[in-house]
Amino acid sequence: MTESATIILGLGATGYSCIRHLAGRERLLAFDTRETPPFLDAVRSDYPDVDIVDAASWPDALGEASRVVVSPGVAMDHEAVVSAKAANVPVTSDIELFLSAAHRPVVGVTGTNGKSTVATLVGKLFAAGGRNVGVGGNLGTPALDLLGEDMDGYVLELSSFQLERLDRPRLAVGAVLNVSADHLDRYPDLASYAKAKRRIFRGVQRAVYNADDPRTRPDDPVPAIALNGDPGWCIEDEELVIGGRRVKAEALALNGRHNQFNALAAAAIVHLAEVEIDIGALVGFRGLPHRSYLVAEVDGVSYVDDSKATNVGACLAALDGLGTGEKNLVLIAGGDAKGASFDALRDPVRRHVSRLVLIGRDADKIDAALGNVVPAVRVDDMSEAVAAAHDAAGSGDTVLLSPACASFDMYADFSERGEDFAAQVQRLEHGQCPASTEVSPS
Ligand code: UMA
Ligand code: ADP
Repeated sequence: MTESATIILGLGATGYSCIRHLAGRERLLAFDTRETPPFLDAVRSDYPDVDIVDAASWPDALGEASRVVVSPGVAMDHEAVVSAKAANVPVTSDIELFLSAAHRPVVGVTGTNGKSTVATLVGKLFAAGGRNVGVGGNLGTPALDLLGEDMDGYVLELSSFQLERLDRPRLAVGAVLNVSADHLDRYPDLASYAKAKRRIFRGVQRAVYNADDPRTRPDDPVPAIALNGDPGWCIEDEELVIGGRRVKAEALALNGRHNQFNALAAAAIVHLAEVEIDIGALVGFRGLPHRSYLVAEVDGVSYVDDSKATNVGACLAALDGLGTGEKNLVLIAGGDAKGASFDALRDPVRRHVSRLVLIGRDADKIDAALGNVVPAVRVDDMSEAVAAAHDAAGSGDTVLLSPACASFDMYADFSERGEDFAAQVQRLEHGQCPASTEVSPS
């Protein structure tokens, strides 16, 4: 009789990390619906014992499977997952595997926006407090790749896709930063998406949530810090109140008001994990590339790369975080809208933006929502976008790339989009005019 097998569903970064973790311990099968999944060749060469299954042999594979480990990119209503459940094959995930193997405290951070910034800063604060922690998850390094003998703990950025398939994660500290419309191509409505996020609190020891955003509040009673609700943990009079201690917001190296909240959240998480907060490390953190990151100043104009703003909520935070209320921003936006509505941007755009430069597949959709609020131009690529923004901006202004959309219609990912923006700005810096300044008004 054949030994029963674990099926790894998805051959991306997650699937590969699962194979690395389980190889040699049990029989493995792997399946991906893509024609050339990113890690197919690596699995074939590094793990020749793993059987790659195709769609036709999926039913047979299920017949010999003891469980299926589903990657976050595969929706739970995908026919492969549905058929596994129908065949009574247990469905699990890389984060479940990680949590059962990590014998150290795990801190989890979720939210629609700010997760990566907060998770990274939490990691830095733990390190400054002398703790050896692994930082990863949705952030980039798959959770299973963080496991190590000498670790004191782990910080995971967790997406709704990762959380929706966890039953009871029992984290040491769990945080939900905010919830706004995103991934509505994967969830029926905002409430279901928010519910998936709040799974982070199931069995948690201590929680951090955002008092200004009721969707982040734990469903069950748990010891918690309510950011901007608890008088010891809030932003008040341009100061961060960190467990009662006051730190001037302007001292932060991070850019924008939304990042002041992120700094406060990171401090609260570290406090609940019983590690002393190193204020020097907190104020010295410059943030991550592509998140409201100052790329250059050219002719008195600041060029800020916020390419990671892949949804409306993130763009809103960047506008409110960097806008002065005096139309100091030229906004480059557009891409793949993922089914979102742009109406929420109307007021902040009216207040802070002098001109819109629109790129990508859903430029028309943004134009329809915002084009009558401020003048807008449509362009074909980033080179034209930077040229148009350069023409529109005056000294003291900020050109902000904060697309409010995913990048996949034009780029491999948001980093590539941000790097293209930075490259075009660099050309300006060196006195080279970007490819074309010929733009037609919409
Ligand atoms: N896919 C298929 N068929 C398959 C498997 C995947 O079409 O059989 C597609 C998915 O629909 C998706 C893409 O392939 O579009 C990648 O999916 P995946 O599950 O293989 O992804 P990984 O490469 O394992 O990367 C995942 C996270 N990606 C997603 O959740 C889509 C990465 O987050 C994460 O860094 C990585 O695991 C390690 O933990 C990226 C992301 O975009 C940054 N996350 C979303 C976000 O932040 O908004 C949730
Ligand atoms: P995530 O990992 O959740 O995508 P990041 O830290 O990478 O979050 O930031 C992504 C984008 O979200 C940033 O570019 C910025 O526009 C926006 N953002 C960052 N922090 C916040 C916040 N606290 N609230 C709302 N938007 C934010």
